[in-house]
Amino acid sequence: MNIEKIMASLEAKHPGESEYFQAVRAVLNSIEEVYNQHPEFEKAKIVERIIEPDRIYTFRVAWVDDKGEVQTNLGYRVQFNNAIGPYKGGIRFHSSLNLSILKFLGFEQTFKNALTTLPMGGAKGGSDFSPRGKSQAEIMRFCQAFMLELWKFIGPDIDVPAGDIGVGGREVGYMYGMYKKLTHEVTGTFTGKGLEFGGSLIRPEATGFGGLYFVQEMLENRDIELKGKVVAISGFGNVAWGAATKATQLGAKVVTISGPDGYIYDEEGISGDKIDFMLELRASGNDIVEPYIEEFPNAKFYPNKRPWEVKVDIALPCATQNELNVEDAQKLIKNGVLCVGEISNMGCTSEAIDLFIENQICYAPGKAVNAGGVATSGLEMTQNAMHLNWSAVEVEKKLQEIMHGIHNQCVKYGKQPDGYINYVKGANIAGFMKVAKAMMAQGVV
Ligand code: 2IT
Repeated sequence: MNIEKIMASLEAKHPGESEYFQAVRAVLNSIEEVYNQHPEFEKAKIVERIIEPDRIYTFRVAWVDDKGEVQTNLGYRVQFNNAIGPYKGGIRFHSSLNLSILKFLGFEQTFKNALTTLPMGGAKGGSDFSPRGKSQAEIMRFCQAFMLELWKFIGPDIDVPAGDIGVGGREVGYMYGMYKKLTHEVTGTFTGKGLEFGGSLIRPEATGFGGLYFVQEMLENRDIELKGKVVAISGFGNVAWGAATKATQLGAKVVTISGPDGYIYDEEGISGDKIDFMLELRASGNDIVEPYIEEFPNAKFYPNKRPWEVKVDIALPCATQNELNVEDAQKLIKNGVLCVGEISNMGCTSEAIDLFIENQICYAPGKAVNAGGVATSGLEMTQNAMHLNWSAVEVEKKLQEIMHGIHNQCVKYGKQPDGYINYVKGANIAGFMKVAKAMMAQGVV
């Protein structure tokens, strides 16, 4: 495989799509050696095919805001790869969203979903609509307008969307409501639904919970206990909330959360009421964390800074892509960080990852660490197909088994001769092999 040639051709076809190139290059670097041992992959041009999405839908979303003004947003669905199952992946609403970000997310989702062992292909969608400061009615109207276009392209055995940044249970409810209105079908075509209409217990918690189970496995592998460790978390949304909840349950102390406005440092630990307060912060719709210090005055707020400058044992990016750069990585390493678990998708820049690996830090990428979210979506699809609901205990047990299985796959494919586990390699090779074999078996399509 000639990585430079493949990248040059991709870059020529899709100028400026830097996040997409970053994600593709990382996977190609990891799989190069294994790929070259499989001449049949090269002959079938698996890499050339796997790096391009199957198809992309883009559409205009027009809606009327509370002032009566007409608003125009862009809507997208990137159906990346369905070699192992129906397209599956979240919907993101964020003002900065673009096709490069959605293609990187869809590409990553393809390998992540393969790692879960469940039959799900990869997809991602969303809009540049910003939920910040919008009223409930505006959010509903936008979701309905978005769905008027998207409904044609999705279905329980075609493509099953879910939430992501800016899309939670409320938005999924509005989109699913409009989907049902248009199709006259109750098929559970979304995951992350409300519990009253086919949602799964533990789905809201699953990304954070799964992340902590994975981190626990990484630490155990080095004979280190999670209990008593100090943890920095970024973000304050659904993923950060689930991660803080499980970290606290497992006896660790979470000392930071963050927002676009800066970060909170709470030396006493963010637990109990303080974790619940994250839900209030989010419900306010203002996308800021500063109000935390009004509620809990012993904590400190550091405006326009990231939490990676705090001395911690474990760092868990839970916000967005490239939120931890090489300078942040240097600070964490200098402060003696033991483990970095990416719970956001592509949370670390490639330079930061290289530095972690060079320093033999226990680091694992989003597609392994955060796979518990989509895995539990897969469990929601199973429950919907069976017309049954599992108990919270049952779902969480399955989630834990899936995370254990993903960790094992990373060790299998990522263990280096000196014993260091390169989780980037492990996750990329394991995910790639499954999708590549499925593509080989299904011919050139
Ligand atoms: O990035 C992700 O894996 C998600 N946003 C969850 C996707 C899903 O289909 O549950």
